[in-house]
Amino acid sequence: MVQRTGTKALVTAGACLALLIGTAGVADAAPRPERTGPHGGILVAIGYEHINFEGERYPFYADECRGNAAPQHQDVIEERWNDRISSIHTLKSCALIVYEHGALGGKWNRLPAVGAYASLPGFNDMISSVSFLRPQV
Ligand SMILES: [Ca+2]
Repeated sequence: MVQRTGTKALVTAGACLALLIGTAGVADAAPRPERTGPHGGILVAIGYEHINFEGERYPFYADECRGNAAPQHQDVIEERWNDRISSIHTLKSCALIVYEHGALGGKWNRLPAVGAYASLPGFNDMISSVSFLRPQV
């Protein structure tokens, strides 16, 4: 009797879990354009208008960097974001090098993957181009 009750409770819990998973599945099926760039690629970093990850967001897209020794370059970032980024999140796929000028020019700084850079000392409102690199393990 005790076991039967336990089984029933377990089945109920399982049904609830299935319902939760089902709900999450529907949410995942919704369009998520922020995860894929207009020219393909995956979201590898997010730039923010202000320090502490506030203000407008500028998504960086690239091909997966892990397992790819060849760096990818973005010689110019979108015009209205030029000299405007003040904080950056890097995700797991790529490390970033940020540059002061276009075409990878001027001073630069490496931002390792999976990083939260709430401010960019020496680069605030200066970034004009970026490179995406394989993360160092
Ligand atoms: Ca600049």
